[in-house]
Amino acid sequence: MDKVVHFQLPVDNISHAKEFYSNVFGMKVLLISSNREHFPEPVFPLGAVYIANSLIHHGADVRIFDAGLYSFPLYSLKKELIRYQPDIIGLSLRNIDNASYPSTRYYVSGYVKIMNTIRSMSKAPIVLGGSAFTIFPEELMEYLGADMGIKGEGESAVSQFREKGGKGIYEEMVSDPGDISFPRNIDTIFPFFHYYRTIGIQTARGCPHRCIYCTYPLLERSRRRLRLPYEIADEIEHLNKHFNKSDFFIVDSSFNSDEEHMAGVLEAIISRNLAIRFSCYLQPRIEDPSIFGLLKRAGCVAVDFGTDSGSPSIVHSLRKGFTVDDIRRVSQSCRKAGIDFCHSLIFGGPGETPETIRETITLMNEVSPKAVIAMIGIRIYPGTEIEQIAQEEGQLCSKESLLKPRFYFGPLGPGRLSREIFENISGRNWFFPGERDWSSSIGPRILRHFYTKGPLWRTFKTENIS
Ligand code: B12
Ligand code: SF4
Repeated sequence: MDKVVHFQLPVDNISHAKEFYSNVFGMKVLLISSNREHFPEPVFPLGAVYIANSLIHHGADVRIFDAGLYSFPLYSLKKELIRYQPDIIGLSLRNIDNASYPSTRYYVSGYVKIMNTIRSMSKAPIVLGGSAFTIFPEELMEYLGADMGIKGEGESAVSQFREKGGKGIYEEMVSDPGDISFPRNIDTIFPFFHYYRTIGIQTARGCPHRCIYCTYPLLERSRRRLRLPYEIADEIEHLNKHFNKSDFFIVDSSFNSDEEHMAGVLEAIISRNLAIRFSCYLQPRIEDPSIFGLLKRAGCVAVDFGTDSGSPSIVHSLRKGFTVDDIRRVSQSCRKAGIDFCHSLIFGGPGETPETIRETITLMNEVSPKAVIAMIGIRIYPGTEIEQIAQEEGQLCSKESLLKPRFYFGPLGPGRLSREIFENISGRNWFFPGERDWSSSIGPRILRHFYTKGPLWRTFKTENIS
């Protein structure tokens, strides 16, 4: 195992970062998206696509191989390695696990198989990256035995590989959001791109909040970096007009973190007059409720609110920074605008009791979303405050690895927590991702085949708007 070194790129010096790029000139780079999860939907490999664009701009020849699209991915990967003969291989690792309890799926063993296949066929150095890698860099480096890893954002990073001799873990952040863009010739570098019905679009990076369990500030840092609205609208228009794509997912962890920017993006989209639709994540807090009207006009059909709890004390203990009245207000405004919405919840925060569970359920009954998506227990990630809390409460040892999923359940523990929830909920619009192994159930796949208009929860039958 090579020594793991930490190197911080001088991120604010973009010209310096650009020097690194030139190192990939003329090289063949194969980017492999390792994600094979199809639930709740197959996710377009946006990270790999953005990185591909940066590499192309600096003279590399790039190809994307998406392991999620093949029935026999290792066999297909071997064929691709023989055909393309890459000089460098980038392996994109998105999910460690499905963060769901009790039916937890763990994906790392699949990544080991991909690594072994690459090593058996190619001598090209392997660079790891992606959200899973950023959360667990040292452990994955060691476990997978890669040559190099890039924590964080990868747009300007793969080129460092040669510069640094291809060893160790490096950290990267894009300081100029103009460096984030979608390749116009996507079909050349990623021929199976047409398989994806929904395409991801990112409008900004960074979240200034500090919710106690969240990895996002780790993944994208806290400093907001906003892409230009007209560039985002250009990207959508190009995909719509040249590739006939009409479904999008705005992947920002919360699109409304900066409401002014959000309004700018929506106006830019509206100005193109396109027949598109999209979904997004919002925080349940809004300054100007008329923004939901803009959302609707721009083509938004579904909003997933990162609500977590409807109990004032749990909202506070999770450090959410909004109030229960905010949840009411956004629900009303969203309904009034005619947009389907769901509330995503996490039960089991510090201080969760039968009383706080009932408060959340009562609020959900009152605001009546199209769907409630509820996690039982909080997946503990390294470097988060919930990790510290779990250690202080003796639920976790300080040196314990979190690569294999561990969950925090609050004072009730998993059994009582689940019982209190299931005994109190009513209505068919509640969905529990951890209730069973949905990934291997045929139901969601069939539904996805016939239902093409946004997230599956939109098919839930409630008395709400449809
Ligand atoms: C949007 C989103 C979704 C949407 C996706 C919609 C869509 N059609 O695109 C939906 C709702 C479907 C979803 C579902 C799930 N998600 Co999700 N999702 C996200 C979110 C918020 C953004 C992902 C994104 O597109 N980012 C933008 C792209 C550009 O970033 P990126 O892919 O990370 O790539 C960058 C870097 O990672 C790096 N990079 C990437 N690849 C490579 C490769 C190399 C070689 C290098 C050098 C660098 C590099 O550079 C890229 C550009 O800067 C992230 C959190 C986050 N902020 O990242 C969670 C996240 C990825 N999701 C997560 C999870 C757990 C899930 C689910 C399993 C939840 C569930 N139980 O249903 C499912 C799995 C779905 C699936 N099929 O895989 C976790 C994964 C962590 C983990 N536990 O392993 C995350 C990190 C959130 C978290 N809890 O911390 N998700
Ligand atoms: S949960 Fe949402 S608002 Fe909170 S830190 Fe994470 S991304 Fe930011």
